[in-house]
Formats: sequence, structure tokens, C-alpha cells
Amino acid sequence: MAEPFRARLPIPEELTGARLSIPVREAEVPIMPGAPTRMWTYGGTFPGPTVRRPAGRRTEVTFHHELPRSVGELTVHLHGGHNRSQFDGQPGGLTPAHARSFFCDVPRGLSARQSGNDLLLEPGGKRTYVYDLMEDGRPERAAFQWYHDHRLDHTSRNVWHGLAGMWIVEDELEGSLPLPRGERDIPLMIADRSFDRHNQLTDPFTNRRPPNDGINARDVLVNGAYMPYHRVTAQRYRFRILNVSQFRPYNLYLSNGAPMVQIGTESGLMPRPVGRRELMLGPAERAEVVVDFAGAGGEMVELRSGPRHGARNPLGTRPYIGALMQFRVGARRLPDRTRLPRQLRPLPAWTQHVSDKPKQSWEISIGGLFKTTWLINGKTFNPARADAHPKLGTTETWEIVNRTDVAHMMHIHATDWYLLSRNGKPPPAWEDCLKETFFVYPRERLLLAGRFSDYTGKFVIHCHMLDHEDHGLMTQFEVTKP
Ligand SMILES: [Cu+2]
Repeated sequence: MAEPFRARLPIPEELTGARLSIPVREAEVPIMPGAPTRMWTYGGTFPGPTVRRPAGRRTEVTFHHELPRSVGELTVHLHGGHNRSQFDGQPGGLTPAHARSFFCDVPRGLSARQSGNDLLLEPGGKRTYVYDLMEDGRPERAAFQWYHDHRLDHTSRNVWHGLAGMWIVEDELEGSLPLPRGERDIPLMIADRSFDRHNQLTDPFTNRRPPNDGINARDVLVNGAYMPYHRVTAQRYRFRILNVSQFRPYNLYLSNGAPMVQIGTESGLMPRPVGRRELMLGPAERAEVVVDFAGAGGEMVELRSGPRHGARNPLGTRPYIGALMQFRVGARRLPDRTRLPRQLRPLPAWTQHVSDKPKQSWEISIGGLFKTTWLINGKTFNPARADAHPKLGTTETWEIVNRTDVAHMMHIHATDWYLLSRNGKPPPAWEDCLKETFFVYPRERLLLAGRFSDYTGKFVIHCHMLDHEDHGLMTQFEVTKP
């Protein structure tokens, strides 16, 4: 066993240009003490480089597929972005390199266009993704996004091997707030992984069948390091926390009992800060928190994950128990010009005029005659089929119903969502805002509203427990011309 708090917290390299080039390649990544781990990476590191860009500025990223041919085609999804369908990381269909799908009903003989294969990143090839960072005629809201692979049937395998990186969109409103910035604005990517005795990633994917296909790995990494430490000053910090684990949630708290004040979700700043003693984060969810170390000068403070209070814990909601990392707080008293504004970002106007009658229902179930798969509205994923056709420029209310005994983590591409209710009850303060990835507990019914702007085309909706997504829990909607 590696010892905790020996490694320094790595901060991924930042890329800030309008035209970026990122090789997707194998690399020997130092993670555990001793031998490095051979991984599939964006740019040679895990996490990949963090892209930091101003909202409203077009950004073109060319990914070069330099992984072995046996990996097959790839596809890159900028998670949280509001992007054209063709640059959204469509999963694609069957190809000679991936001739059959065990869990998804992909028809044979689809054209490249019908299956989305014309949008894939081929081995040895490159593809440029264009992100305008605009929404509804205005620059996108500042937000903490991330990019990762999204290939049909192989998303879990590809992300497990390292294909994930962070992406930060900044804007003027956020820049005008007196929040911590620079070295006191730190992205934290949490990922669990299991290693063999040679420090290589294990293969947890064989013989995994729904509903027992969730992968909980042994060790927890923060920014690719095992239980690292980070030196901080006795001042306020902003942490942008992202869970990229395949299945595992974390119920975060600080060992000294200090509050984490949540200021943001997947969709950027909330209307106002919300104090949290514990903060549950499922796969692909993000939380931005402000922590004030002023009262902890000279102390060691651990970021930990523990059991939830006052909640049942069905499969899919059992948090990791233990420390994730340590903050070593400097003893010196320092002035702090930052503060927590009472107001952050108001909700967009459309959230005030939404229907409480769902126009579309998504029901999650499990079934199948010859094999068990996850299902949405009774079907597995078929890249040629769309199950809803919202009109461009409209706002719709949708419901998501979980008819299984496992919790799921539903992520809807293309836009952000305003949660209206859980089982008919108004959401808690930390969900009374925009989000795009939601826990859906067993037998629960979520009501949410979203606005379809700018782009027609197909977008996926799926569970972000990555093995559920690969095993059928995904479908699509197609935004159409009015
Ligand atoms: Cu799921």
C-alpha cells in the first residue's frame, strides 16, 4: 500500500490558445510510488491539459489519434459545452474495428452518416472540433467543464485508461466578482483506479452485467496522484471539484469541520452561495466551493469522503469512505481581499416561464430476453434513432423516471437544465439552479426544464455511470428546425 499524503498535488498544464493541438497517445504516467503506469492520455498526462478559455471566443481543438490501432475509433465530448451536434462527440456505430455490440441494438448496414461514424476520430488520423463558446446569441456562462472519450460501448474502458481532461470557461461577470483566483483557484479531478503489483491499470471490464456492472476501484486519485497534499495559505480558496470515477460517488467534507460554501455546479455559478457540511458528488458532477483556511493556520486539513447522513444508500449511492487529499495550511496570517458575494449569477429568464407538464418522459428500466441490458423507454442505444424531437428555440419540460433499484446519474447533452422537482418536492438549495448531470434515485421521478438554442441535430442523453452508458442506458433526441 502506498502511503497517504506523500505526493504533491499535480496541477495540470493549462492551454489558453484559440487553436489547440492535442495528441491522444500512450504515455508512462507516474502515479503510484515506483514504476510508472502506461495510460492512454490527452497530451501525455493524466489528467490531460486543462483548457482555459474566455466565453464567446471560438476555440478549435485538433485531436490526433496516436494510440494503437487496436483501440479503434475515438470521439471527444466536451462535457458541459453547448456545441454543434457534429462536434459534440457522437458515440458512432459499428465499424470493421468494432464489428458487433453486445449490449446495444445497433442495426447492421447503417451508412456512416446514419451511425455517426463519419464523425469519429480514426486511428492514425486527426479531427478538429470547433467550439464557439456561445449560447443563444451571447457568450456561454463561465463554467467548469471537462472533455473525455464517448465511443459506443467503449467509453468506460477509454476513460479508465486516462482519456479525461478539464476545461474552464471564464466570463466577465465571474471575473468581476471578488472570488479567489490564480493560485487560489484550483481544479481537482477525483478518479478511482485499481493497479496491479506492477503499477499497471487492472482490467475490471470482463464479466460485468447489469445491474452489477458498476466499477468501484481500490485507490482514489486527485489530479492523477494518490492521496496527494497541497500547501495553502491561511486564506480563501476556490476549489473546482469534478468526479470522473466510473461509478463511485464521494460525499465530501473537511476533516476540521469547516464549511464548504458551494458557489457553482456543472452549469457555472449558482444564483447565491450555499453552505455545505457535506457534499455528495456523483460521476461527472461538479461542485465549485470556497473554503476559508483563515481559522486553520498551521493545521493539516483533509478533504475526505464519508457516509451520508439521513439517507438510504441503494447501489450507486454508496460513497467512498476515507481521505482524498490533505491541505497543509501555512501558519502566517495574511490579509484576504476576496469575499463571498451574496449574489452570484441570476437564473436565465426562461426558467421563470416553464411548464410543470412534461412533454417528454424518459423511463429507465432493466430487462431483455436473452441478455440483460439497461433500457430507456424500453430500448437500448441505436445511433440512428432519436426518441424525441424538440424544436429549436423552445423550452421543454421533461421527466426522468427510474424504475430500477439502482441509482443512476443522468446527463443530458446540448444544454443546461433547471430542476423543478424530485418526486413532486422542490429541490434542495444546491439543486435549485442550472445543472446538467443529476442523481436519479431508485423509483424517483425528476421534473426538469431545458431550452434548445442555436443548434439542430442529434444529442445523447445517458447515464454517466460509464458502464451503464456502455450497457444500453443511452438514447438520443434530435433538435429540429421550427
Ligand atoms: Cu446508471
